[in-house]
Amino acid sequence: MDEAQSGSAAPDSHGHGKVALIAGVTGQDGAYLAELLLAKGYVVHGIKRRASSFNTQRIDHIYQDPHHAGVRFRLHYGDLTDSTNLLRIVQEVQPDEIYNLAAQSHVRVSFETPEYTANADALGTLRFLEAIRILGLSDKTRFYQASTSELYGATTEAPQSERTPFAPCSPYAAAKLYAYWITVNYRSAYGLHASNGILFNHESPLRGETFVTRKITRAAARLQLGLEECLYLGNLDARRDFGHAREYVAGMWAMLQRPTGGDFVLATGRATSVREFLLMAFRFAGFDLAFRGQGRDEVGLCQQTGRVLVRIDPQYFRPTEVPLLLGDATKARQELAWEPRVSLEELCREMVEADLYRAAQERRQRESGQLTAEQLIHTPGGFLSWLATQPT
Ligand code: NDP
Ligand code: GDR
Repeated sequence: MDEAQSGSAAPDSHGHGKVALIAGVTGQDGAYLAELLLAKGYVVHGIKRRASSFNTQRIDHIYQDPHHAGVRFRLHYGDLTDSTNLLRIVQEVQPDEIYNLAAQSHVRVSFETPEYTANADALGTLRFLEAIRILGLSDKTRFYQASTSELYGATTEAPQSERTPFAPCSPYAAAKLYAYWITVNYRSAYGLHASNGILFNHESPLRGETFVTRKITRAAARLQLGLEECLYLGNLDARRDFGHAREYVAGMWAMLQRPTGGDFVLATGRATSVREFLLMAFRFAGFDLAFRGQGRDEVGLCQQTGRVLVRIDPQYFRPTEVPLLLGDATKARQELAWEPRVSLEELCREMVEADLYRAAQERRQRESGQLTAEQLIHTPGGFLSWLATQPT
């Protein structure tokens, strides 16, 4: 059994030889956190869901062939809805730290899949906490729960801190509320080193394509390169506190290095509307947008050409919206020495530039006229009949 399997190397204060288990390793935060922990010398185990095709694009660059000696990054199939599976993985890995980042993380989608969201996001957290207890790891394993600013939901208090009362207003936020409190409860009832990171929105070029910032930067790039006609959005007036994901995963790690668990807000302290982010991203992509009309009929026009680039589609409205989230991260600054440094402008520019690069690659592929293998498989007669038409 190699080091990764046994997890037996002696930990030191910098993380060399410590063993971490990341649930949600294939997501935005999981990818940045895995990179950070590997750089600190950890042995990192990740849980990925079984899917019908590859779903590890965000972590392919750190993948290590498990057949090689000294491997420090390993993946396990798993799902937060399956407690037997989580028990077995925790038993095998014997982690010093568990980061529970796995979740059905889309607020709008949680209105369509409320029961699944509760199962994965609320009970999934309980399953991990119970695994730690059942396996007798309460003194060894530290636990991080990915809590969220969505817990504040309908609050009228701003900015929001660890002392602001919660008022969740989506199935996602209600599920995360249970996860938050069960983490607090296991800390006080059983003395677990368990922490909640109450993280405000954090974005990056790795952000999922259906979250609003990435949807905007991706569309700005594709519109600029002629790959798309129009961007459809929901509520442009919601305001969020946007930071960079790479900085937020460093805060997660810092929470687990303290002598005891605790609950911490991570935020930038600056609120930006979706509309402002849209204007900024389109400017970075080379468009000057102007808005015309009201409500559902409002449009975003390119000032140079008069072309309509943005329209409202009510399907993206939420049954209950959260108008303003703005965080106060004073406690994290004082107790974790955590401070965000990347400005919104730098974050937005990095996302736009990465999406321009992706769009340029896609356009080159289209312009070459070369069909993908998937397109050829679907031609009449399939791949072999296409191959027969090719010069030998
Ligand atoms: P992503 O949606 O990018 O990643 C979610 C991860 O969870 C993916 O790896 C996904 O797998 C996995 N997952 C989903 N359902 C299950 C399940 N049933 N079993 C196992 N794994 C599952 O989210 P982020 O990286 O942005 O966020 C990480 C965590 O932090 C989430 O819990 C989110 O709710 C929370 N959070 C995020 C904030 C943000 O602004 N990004 C702010 C505050 C909290 P797959 O790749 O297969 O889909
Ligand atoms: P959020 O992020 O709900 O804050 O949850 P999202 O990017 O989905 O929405 C932010 C705001 O933008 C508005 N909006 C749109 N949103 C989406 N997705 N698509 C649109 O077309 C659109 N148009 C306007 C939304 O109404 C909302 O007000 C994220 C997730 O990462 C959660 O997991 C995390 O807990 C919170 O951030 C903090």
